[in-house]
Amino acid sequence: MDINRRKLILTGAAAAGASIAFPSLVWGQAQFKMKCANIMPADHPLNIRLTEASARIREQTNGQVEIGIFPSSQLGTDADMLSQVRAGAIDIFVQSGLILGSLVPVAAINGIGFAFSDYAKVWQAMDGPLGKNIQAAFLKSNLIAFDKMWDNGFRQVLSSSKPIRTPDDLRAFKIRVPPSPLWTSLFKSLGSAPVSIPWAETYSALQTRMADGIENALATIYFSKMYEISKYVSYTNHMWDGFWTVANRKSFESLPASSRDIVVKVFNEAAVKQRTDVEKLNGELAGNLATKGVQFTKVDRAPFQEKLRHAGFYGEWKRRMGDEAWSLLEATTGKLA
Ligand code: X2X
Repeated sequence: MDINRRKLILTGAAAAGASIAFPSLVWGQAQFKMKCANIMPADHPLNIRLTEASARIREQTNGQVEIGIFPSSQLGTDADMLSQVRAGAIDIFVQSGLILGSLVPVAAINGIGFAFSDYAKVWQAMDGPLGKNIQAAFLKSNLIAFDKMWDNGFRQVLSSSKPIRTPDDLRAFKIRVPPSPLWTSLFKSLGSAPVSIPWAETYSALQTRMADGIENALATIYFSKMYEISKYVSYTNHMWDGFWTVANRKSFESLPASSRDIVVKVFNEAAVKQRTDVEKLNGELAGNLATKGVQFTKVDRAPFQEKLRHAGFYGEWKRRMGDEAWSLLEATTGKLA
């Protein structure tokens, strides 16, 4: 096959893929065009609901506002995109609070190990006073955080080498964690050897054995196909992780006030629908993953939390988060430190 023909086919395939999943990427005639980026797979409910939201916003603003959705780290790694949204090169960034914590430390607080026991408590805190406190902190960095977070889910350990049953199994275990001080601290305190790797490089890190395992929610493991290389899931539920929508303040405030209200309202509604999608998937996917050869292990979580306590994890993070945010967290979770 000559080079031109090959190139044509490749370009054609890429374009077809993009146009099926993301018709809005063909920019229309809108007066305001905004880029909304994230690291999640294109077919994860986060991007399905964002795409719907984008269409609804176009409709409700009579075509004035067009929000292009860029999934799968298309616009860069976690750190790249955070710089871009601060500079206004990306208008809206949807990202895990723990990773945004490198800029706004309190945004990581929902990831404190074993803090949340169930979804009712998660939403009570994040839609309530704790969430408001975090939104105010984002604003100080000129980022407007929308009210409703998106769900990533309760995270489980996924191992390539052996099932993890006890904290002892984690000893010296090279676990990939996202670039975030809290994540590294959590797994160090559990006795493992965390390696901090951006999400976009995680699949190959597992493949090349740079990491023995990862930890994530079942839906994310499923849509990113991590089960192809890692087969043991342990139900640690060690943290709840969710995504904030943060908009560059200057770029967001350049929209007419009426359009801003529409954008916030539609994003909030989409996030609430996405929560239902993800909770359902995280509950149902085990059967599907089992047919792909994944083995599931139930674990007793108490010794893991005990280990964290012993290592001084809760005391350290209480200090780092500050009394105000910590007491807002404990108002929902009960005493942690
Ligand atoms: O694991 C990650 O890097 C994270 C938080 O972004 C996801 O869950 C995809």
